[in-house]
Amino acid sequence: MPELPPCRSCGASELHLFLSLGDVPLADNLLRPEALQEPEPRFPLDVAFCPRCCLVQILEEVPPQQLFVDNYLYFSSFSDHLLDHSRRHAERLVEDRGLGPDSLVVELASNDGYLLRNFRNRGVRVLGVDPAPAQAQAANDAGIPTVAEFFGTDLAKRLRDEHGPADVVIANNVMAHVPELNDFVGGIAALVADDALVTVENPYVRDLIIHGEFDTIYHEHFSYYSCTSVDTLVRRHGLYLNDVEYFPDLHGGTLRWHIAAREDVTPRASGYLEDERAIGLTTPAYYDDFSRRVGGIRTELLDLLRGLRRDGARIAAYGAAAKGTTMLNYVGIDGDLVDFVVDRNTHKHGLLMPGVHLPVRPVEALLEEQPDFVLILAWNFANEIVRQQQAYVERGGRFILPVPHPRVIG
Ligand code: JHZ
Repeated sequence: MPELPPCRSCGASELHLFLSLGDVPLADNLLRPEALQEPEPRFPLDVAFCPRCCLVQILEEVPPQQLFVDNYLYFSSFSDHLLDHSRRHAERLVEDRGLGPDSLVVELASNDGYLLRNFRNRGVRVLGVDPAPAQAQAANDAGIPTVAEFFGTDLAKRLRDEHGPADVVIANNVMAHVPELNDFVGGIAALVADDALVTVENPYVRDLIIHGEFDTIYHEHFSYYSCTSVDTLVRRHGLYLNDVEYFPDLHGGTLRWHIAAREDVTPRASGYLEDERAIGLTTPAYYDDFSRRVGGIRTELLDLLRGLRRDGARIAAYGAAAKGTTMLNYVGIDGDLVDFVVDRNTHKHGLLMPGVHLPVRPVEALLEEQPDFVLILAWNFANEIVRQQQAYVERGGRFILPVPHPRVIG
């Protein structure tokens, strides 16, 4: 067995490998049909737990430039649920912290400005940071000033010199995407005013394990967080995890961590840390049967799809999501089982899903083709998707959910 790298957070050399998903193509690297002439890069996808600081992490480090700049097609504004969640968060911060034109809100990974526009509409000074060029351009075009660079300590110091300290820093679904974690969190510490609030959202590793959400593992996600691993990480940089909120319906179970330079730990935050110890999430044993359970999901889903296909069913999939790439490739769902994938994101239309090369079409294709079943790859938005697709359902269409157990719904 080759030696494992040191932990990305604490540097310990004791990582405990608990899952290997094989060689997988890059999750958001949707292909143009002409690219099929060229070899498609694949990278190992192995997941490990650090017994010292409890961070769950993948071992492979694909350069972030390749992941988030060269061909990144994820735009946050395609989910109504996410937009609502973001608006509520912004409005609460404006009220609770009395934000106004003299305040500065900085968002890291601000994408197309889906969140900052809520602050801007309330007259608050905002600044976005996002290295993905098309998304940063869309935000700038919409009047949300956005710096198209990777965030880290150097950039943080520059931004503080140019704009002053931040009163609020928001980092949603980005801490998973950062290979140089300490440089990133050190940057947050350098950017904030003494009494600033930092809110960080990320899917909760506990939900990933309990609900078998293995498809949220892909090369863009270097790390998978618990309260324990976040607490250890931020303390190293003079910051404190003071409070925790839980959103069970967002991305399969999301936590929002409230972090600040002053220690003021709520009973709710200490409760999370205690619970994580009590359920054993801070020990390698917690992760040990995950690999077997993931293998079970693969077998069940393949059996279900093959059975339907044998009976003559036509099957499509919904959501050319990054997690869809892991699901399709790990389970082995190609054109023999599923005919096409639909997605609302116009930037993905006409492209092919990585690895399995299923074509991505506009959502209207569901009504044009009326497949018998639709496998929901973006299962985190299942309610929103089923609601939208009532016409398809009324004509007899049915949906399949892959996790936590493959099953037909409706
Ligand atoms: P979605 C993304 O992962 C990307 P993905 C990223 N790596 C991350 O960290 C997580 O989110 C948190 C489409 N859609 O958001 C839009 C419809 O077509 O679950 C997307 O292409 N119709 C930053 O890519 C896809 O589905 C709809 O009604 O796995 C969903 O992708 C809705 C709601 C979505 O995550």
